[in-house]
Amino acid sequence: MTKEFQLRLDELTRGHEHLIQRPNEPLPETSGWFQRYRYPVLTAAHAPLHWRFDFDPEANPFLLERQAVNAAFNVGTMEWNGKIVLMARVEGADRKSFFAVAESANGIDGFRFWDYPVVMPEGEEPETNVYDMRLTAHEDGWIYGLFCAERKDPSAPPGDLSSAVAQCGVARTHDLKKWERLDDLRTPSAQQRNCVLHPEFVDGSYAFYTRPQDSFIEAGRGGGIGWGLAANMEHATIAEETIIERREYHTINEVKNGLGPAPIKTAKGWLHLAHGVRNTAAGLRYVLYCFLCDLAEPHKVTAHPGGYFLGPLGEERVGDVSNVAFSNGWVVRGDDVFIYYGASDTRTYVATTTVERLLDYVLNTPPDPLRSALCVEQRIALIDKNRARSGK
Ligand code: M1P
Repeated sequence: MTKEFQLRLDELTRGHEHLIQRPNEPLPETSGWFQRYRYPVLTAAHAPLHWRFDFDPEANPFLLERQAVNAAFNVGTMEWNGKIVLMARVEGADRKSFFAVAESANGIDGFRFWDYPVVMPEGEEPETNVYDMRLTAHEDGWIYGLFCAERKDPSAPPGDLSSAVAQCGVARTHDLKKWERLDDLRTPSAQQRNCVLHPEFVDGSYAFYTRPQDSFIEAGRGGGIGWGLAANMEHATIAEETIIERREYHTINEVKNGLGPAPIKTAKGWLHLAHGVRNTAAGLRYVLYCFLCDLAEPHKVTAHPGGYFLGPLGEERVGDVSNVAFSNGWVVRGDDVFIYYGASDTRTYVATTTVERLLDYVLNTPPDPLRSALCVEQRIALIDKNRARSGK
């Protein structure tokens, strides 16, 4: 080993350790809805050096990166052995994503990947790409991972190397390491993404949130977030899919929406985090929004604040797919809630809040009245109320 090799190895190791141990800092916030933090909790640079570099000086005398990582985002989450774990979508420089677990004691910094990425068994029809896992610790005792399984569209015309088919891959585990692959979810829709398993049985069945879509990108006739029941998980089949959370014209989810993580059970209902997508002259804008569903009938929306809850801000707005905030993971610790969100398909941030605050937000933020004139009425009512209180 040359002196240069050793120096470079030391420098890489120090830099990587410094990144992992860098303390995060809360950012000033005015909404009161949540606390944002300055640094992403997970980035491509968090990927262990031994996943990327060949440390053999004979084979790699310049200590070059041999298998680069491009991004770490859109994480599924849960508490595991007293730690918060993120099931990250890690994307190689070759554009293929895979899953890997990173853990932290406090959930806001110090995330470190486990030694190996997840080995996800392939199903009968191997997919080209997997991503965006939602983790659900189901009352049946298994931890399920639902994710997008993407394959080349067999009906694409010759030369079209972009068209794809998205389906919901299903796998389960007891330890987040050894996974059993089950059949892809079957639904009446041509394609599916953003499917989530509800944590409890509903009428003795497994309950799913879906997102029907006509094609790989376009939701098309898929009207929003769907709901369906299946008798088992091994060959999960939803015969009837109903839309429970509709997209609306000229709102934050006019183009698409999709559920985030599995909902949080609260005394006032099932609390949901979802993403909404709108069109702009600069392309699509992805934001996060919340809504509440009935405890006994989880397919019934009971409260729906207007507008978005968390949108990409500052540096978060820039990345491989800019202007995207996307979440498929949150964790409840006591009353505290840690919301993990992917920023512009590149890296992962956290925002912290509480169940109490989220419920206050969901129950007391006015719904979207869908017309400018009604929005002004809504705002004037608030102004009048405040003026009456202050006597000005
Ligand atoms: O690129 C933005 C997001 O696009 C997809 O989400 P949706 O199906 O709602 O458009 C997903 O590929 C997601 O991973 C990605 O962040």
